Amino acid sequence: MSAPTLDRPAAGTPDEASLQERFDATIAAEHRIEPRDWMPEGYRKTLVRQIAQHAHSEIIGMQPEGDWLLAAPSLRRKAILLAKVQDEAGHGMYLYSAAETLGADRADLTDKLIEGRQKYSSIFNYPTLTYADVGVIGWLVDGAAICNQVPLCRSSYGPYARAMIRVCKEESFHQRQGYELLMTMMGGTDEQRAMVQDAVDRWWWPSLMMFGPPDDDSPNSAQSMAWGIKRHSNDELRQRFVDMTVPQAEFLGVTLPDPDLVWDEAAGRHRFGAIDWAEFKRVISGEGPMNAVRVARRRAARDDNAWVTEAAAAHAAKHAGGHAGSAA
Ligand code: FAQ
Repeated sequence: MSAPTLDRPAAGTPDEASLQERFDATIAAEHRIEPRDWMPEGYRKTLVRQIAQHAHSEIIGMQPEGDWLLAAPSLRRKAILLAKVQDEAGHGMYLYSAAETLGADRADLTDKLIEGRQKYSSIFNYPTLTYADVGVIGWLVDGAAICNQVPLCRSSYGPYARAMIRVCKEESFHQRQGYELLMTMMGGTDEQRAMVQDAVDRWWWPSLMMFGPPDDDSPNSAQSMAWGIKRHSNDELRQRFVDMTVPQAEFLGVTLPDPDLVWDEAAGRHRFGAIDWAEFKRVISGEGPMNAVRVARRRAARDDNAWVTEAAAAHAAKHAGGHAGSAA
């Protein structure tokens, strides 16, 4: 008799309809799906897509701030920035590991990123022109990342949700270090205050785009929310971010570059101006100011460091052989 498969289960094993029923019940009960559990192919593919995109964002996201590591204004600022950039590398690693629990291959995901077959966050396609950009990335970009990722700690897929807990703790530190840097600069010279305002002017709108297209133009949201992968819609999280950030901007003493930004007392939230979705589409299709540089660097890192991967694989094979040998 041939081995059972999902398409043709052996007698006594659950058929696909009952596996689907069990999966639906797990989602409805707000329990976690784990790697050993059966899951619909669409659920697995959606997770691989989102987790890979997220992992790529963390790794590509090391570049804009990494550009300032050799030009940090003091040893203290350099140590803080180095720690933050290393944290982002760690986040990428947890996330690639989570994708591997779904059967994805890390090297294959990296190839897809480099070949433009998988995306990474639009935000990392803008240049970091002054040291104030480091502070604004911490404040706004990590702030937006926290808004988006705290609900992902309750995502229905266990390894993703658990990875997000540590990621969010570290992102909170990142956000605070950015705000502290900006507070210091705002207490400095007129030139430093102008640098902060200029950085806020350039990063505000791209930060709002991080949350993804508006809900009525978001093809994945409805199904991802039904599966409990996403917990809130793109627009809900964007609104939460604006409401959280406006008082922080006031305290800092900067102006957000949106003449239509007003508090709506009746609605209990801020109203804000129109986002340039044409710019968003250009950036995610590879036409942003820094896309070519970001991907070229990632490609060079993969190619230049291939010998490390090969050496590590050879060492692991030798080690495994040694164990097998001693067991024999
Ligand atoms: N950039 O149908 P939806 C960080 C794509 S981590 C590029 O709404 P979905 C930490 C989307 O993939 C930042 N592409 O999609 C850090 C889809 O295309 P596809 C990353 C975007 O998945 C800080 C299409 O548009 N965070 O910053 C973007 O339901 C500082 C239609 O969109 C995450 O990845 C975008 N902004 O919702 C690191 C969080 N938005 O794949 C270093 C996890 C949308 O069908 C320094 N991800 N697209 O070809 C998510 O929560 C979701 O994937 C969304 C998008 C909300 C990003």
